Amino acid sequence: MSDIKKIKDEYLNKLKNDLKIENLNQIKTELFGKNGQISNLFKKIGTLSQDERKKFASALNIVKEELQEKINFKIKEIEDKEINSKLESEKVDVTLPEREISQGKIHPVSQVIDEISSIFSEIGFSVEEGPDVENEHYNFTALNTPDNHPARDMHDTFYLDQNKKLLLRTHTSPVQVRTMLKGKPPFKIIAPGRTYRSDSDQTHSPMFHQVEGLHIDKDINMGHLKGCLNFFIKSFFEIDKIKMRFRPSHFPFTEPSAEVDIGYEIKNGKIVIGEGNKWLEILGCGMVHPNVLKNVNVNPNKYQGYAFGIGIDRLGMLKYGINDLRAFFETDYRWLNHFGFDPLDVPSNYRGLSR
Ligand code: 2NM
Repeated sequence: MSDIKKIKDEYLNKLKNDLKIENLNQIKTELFGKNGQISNLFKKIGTLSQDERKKFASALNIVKEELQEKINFKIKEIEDKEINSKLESEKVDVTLPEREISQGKIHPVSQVIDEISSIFSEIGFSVEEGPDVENEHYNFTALNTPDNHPARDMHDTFYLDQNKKLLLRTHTSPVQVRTMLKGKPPFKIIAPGRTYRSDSDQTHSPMFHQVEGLHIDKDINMGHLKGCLNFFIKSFFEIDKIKMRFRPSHFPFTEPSAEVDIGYEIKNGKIVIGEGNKWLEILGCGMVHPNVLKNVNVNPNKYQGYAFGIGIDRLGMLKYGINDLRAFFETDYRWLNHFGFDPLDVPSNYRGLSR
C-alpha cells in the first residue's frame, strides 16, 4: 500500500517541474514500461491474499490512471504551445504591400538581330555564329587582305598580342570563312554579331554589330544580290517600294564591290525611308573574290556568289527613331525601359524569332 503512495507522491512531485517531451517519455517508461514501477506492482497482485488483492488492485488502478492522465495532459500542453508559437511566428500578414515586380525588356539590338534573322530565313538563309576573338588569318588573310594591305590599318584593329596574331574581329566575315572551311557548297548563310574597331565618336562605338550575308552556288550573279537586298530592305522597313542604288566601291574580299544607298526624305521632322531625293548609305556588298573562294577550298570556276555586310546598330536607330548610338551600350535601365521591347508583347507584324 505504501509503495503505491510513495510512487504517486514521488511522480506527482516530478511532474510539477518544467518538463520537456523527452523527460515525460522517460517518466512514462519508468512507470509503465516493461520493468516500470507501476507495471511491477501489477505483477505483485498474484502474490497477495484474496482480501488484499481487490483493495490493492483498485488503489493501483486509480494511481495509474491519475499519473497517466497527468502525463498526457503535460504532453498535450507542450504540443499546443509548440503549435501556437509556430502559428504566431509563421503567420502571413496579408496587409503588407506586395513586392515590386520588374519585367525585363529586349534590347533594340537583340530585337533587330531577331528581325533580320527572321527575314533572311524566309528566303533560305541560315544563321551562323563564331567567336569574337579571332586570329588574323580568319579575319584578314583568308579574306584576301594580306599583311601589307592598307585595309588592315583602315579597320583600326584591336590586337590582343604583340605578334598581331590574335585580335577582336573587325567584321563577321571570319564566320563565313569558318563556315566554308568546315562545309561544302552551296552556302547560304548570315552571320550576325559583335564586331570591334578602335573608333569612338557621336556615330561610332568601339563595339558595334554587323550582319554579313553569303550566298555561294553554281549560278549566282549580281542580279540575285540586288533581289535579295531589295527584299530585305523592304521587309525590314515594312514598305512596299524602295528606292535603291548601287555605287561602285572597293573591298579586298569582293570583285566587283558596291555600296548600297536607299532613298529617304524628312517629312514633318521625321525620316521617311524609301522615297525622296536624299540618299543614305546602308551597306556594302559584292561578288566574292575568287581568291577568297580558293582560300576556303571552293573552286571559283565552279562556284561563285555574293556577300554583303550591314551595320545593325544604325539600322535599328533608323527604324526605331533612336538618335544616339552611344546610348545603346550604356546599359542605362531607364533608356532600356523606354526603347526596349516587351518580351511578351507580340505585335501583328512581328518578324522576330520566337524566344
Ligand atoms: C562587306 C562588304 C562586302 C563579305 C565578304 C564575305 C566573305 F567571307 F564571303 F568573303 N563576307 N562578307 C562582305 C562583302 C562584307 O561588308 C561591308
